[in-house]
Amino acid sequence: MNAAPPVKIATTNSAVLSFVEDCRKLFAPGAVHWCSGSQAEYQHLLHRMVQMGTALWLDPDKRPNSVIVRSDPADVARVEDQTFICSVSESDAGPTNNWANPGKMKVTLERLFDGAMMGRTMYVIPYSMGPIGSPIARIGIMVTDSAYAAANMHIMTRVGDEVLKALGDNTDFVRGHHTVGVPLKRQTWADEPWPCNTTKYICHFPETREIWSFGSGYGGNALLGKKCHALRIASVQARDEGWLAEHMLILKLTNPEGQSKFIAAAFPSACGKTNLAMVIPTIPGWKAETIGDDICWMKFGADGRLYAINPETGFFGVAPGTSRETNLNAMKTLDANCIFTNVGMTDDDDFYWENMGEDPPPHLTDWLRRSWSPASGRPAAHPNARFTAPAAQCPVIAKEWDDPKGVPIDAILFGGRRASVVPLVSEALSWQHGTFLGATMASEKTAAAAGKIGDVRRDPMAMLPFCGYHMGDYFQHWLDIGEKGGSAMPKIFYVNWFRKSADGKFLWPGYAENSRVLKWIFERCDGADNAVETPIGRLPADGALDLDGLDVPGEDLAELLKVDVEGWKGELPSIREHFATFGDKLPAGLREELAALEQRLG
Ligand code: GTP
Ligand code: SPV
Ligand code: MN
Repeated sequence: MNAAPPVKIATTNSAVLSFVEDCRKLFAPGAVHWCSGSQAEYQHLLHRMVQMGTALWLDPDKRPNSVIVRSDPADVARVEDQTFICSVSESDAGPTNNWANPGKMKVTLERLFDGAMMGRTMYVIPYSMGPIGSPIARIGIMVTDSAYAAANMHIMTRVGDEVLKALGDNTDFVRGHHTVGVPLKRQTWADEPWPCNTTKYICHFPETREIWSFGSGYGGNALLGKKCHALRIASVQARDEGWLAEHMLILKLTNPEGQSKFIAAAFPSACGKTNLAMVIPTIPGWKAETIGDDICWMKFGADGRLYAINPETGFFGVAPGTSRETNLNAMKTLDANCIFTNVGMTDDDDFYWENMGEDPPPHLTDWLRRSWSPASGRPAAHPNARFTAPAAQCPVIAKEWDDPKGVPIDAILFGGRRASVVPLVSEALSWQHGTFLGATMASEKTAAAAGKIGDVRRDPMAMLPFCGYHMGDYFQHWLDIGEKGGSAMPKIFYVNWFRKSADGKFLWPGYAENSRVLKWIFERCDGADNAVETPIGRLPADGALDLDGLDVPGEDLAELLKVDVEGWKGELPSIREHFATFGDKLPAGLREELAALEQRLG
């Protein structure tokens, strides 16, 4: 079981073969392994990680086929400062991206990658983002010397021979290069449990559809199908080809009459996508099912509507805070076949993290591999600890989740963590106004990326770290798509689960209770007369939000649903400042919306 399956190359595509051969020559791995996507191969990867000291088995009776991995303490999140868009023209990147000259960056990367895989196995991973054969899906080939990245790709994407077969002789695939950047000069040298390099580069070459990632083994830095391909490269392809690649969950909501709507929602990293995607409505008769929890690709169908697919096959979810109370469906998804990264490990070989809804055990081993007790005064899990879980194991996965034609989107939600000003929910007055709401949304920074937590930053469409081209052009693309779709476009809403009282407590219970807001949105989509027009958009009319059985004080509800005119006026200068950073690339439509908002606020 532990031996590497024999190398078999299931393609004669010369573009694929020469890409892999070029990588082999430069990176100088000790061996090359073409991933077939088989279960035996996945088992081999897990055993390999355990043998290297990267992973530990969880109790096979309680958590079959699951491991815990602890990363290097300095490699725990995406590194936005070291993430580059290397477009030919500088004006195709920025101001939200780090740009680097592609020619110069290639020189830097080729030096770093030269011999970088010495003594390691280079895994060749053909993967499909989206159901194989879907008109919305795309193929990539990734090479990596990380068994952890390869095992995660197995869960997160469709991997292996069937992908090569679907690709055939086509040369249109994204080329991904990944190394942890720690060559083993002699094969006998002891390896580290989590090799990584203090030098890190996450580079994207949009024109040639290439990704080069050096030095990190973690999540969005290393699972190249995810943020690097499915958002940064795909957003450029989407601009070129007239579709949308977005940082959104997708859910299916069904009312008591059995009618369904599909909702996509963009919240910044660690702001509630996985939770909303698996929400269990508290309102009798309503049902929610999951399509995806992080990424959404939308293309126009023959009927002129936007159809969405989840390009992934797994969830790379935030562990801390996930509990049977907050997200029962996620907890049930974690019963088997999962990878847990940077969580605590109990003495009986199970996982533990903060706010898991159980009392912590008296003793465990924390994510830093140290002895831990509740009196230690530090968290057992890193705040950005993650689980990697197969989507098919989610008890409420919708039957449409892997439908190649996708699902028609009825509503798009934007939202972030805002302690003040932004109400619980509002509806945009038009597609252009909705684009304005997305373009100006802001959120408190979380642990999902390196840097200071809690600072409020503008995070347009939750794409700040993920847009692969100039954000001003991206806004224009949103407006163009809206123009093209006309009246068939989804309605846009702005939500905020994170309003706080003066003493810092959440005013809204959130989680399952967010279904009440979803119900109002559902009814808006059906044209119900349940809203009032205000200067900032349409808000629930008196009594329109179903609050039956909800225990929230009246004054808190009033605060959650009020239009804070002074607060919004106070936002205007910072919106103007934000817009100024886009120079002449700021679409006229957004300038109009700002002026109109100013006027409506009086
Ligand atoms: P990424 O995977 O980084 O893209 O994050 P995500 O958007 O999927 O966020 P996720 O659902 O994992 O939630 C992140 C954190 O927000 C967790 O600690 C949750 O417990 C918390 N959270 C989610 N929904 C709510 C909510 O409605 N209210 C409050 N107060 N917290 C929430
Ligand atoms: C996020 O940060 O938005 C994530 C985790 O979903 S990562 O894969 O690291 O990007
Ligand atoms: Mn995300």
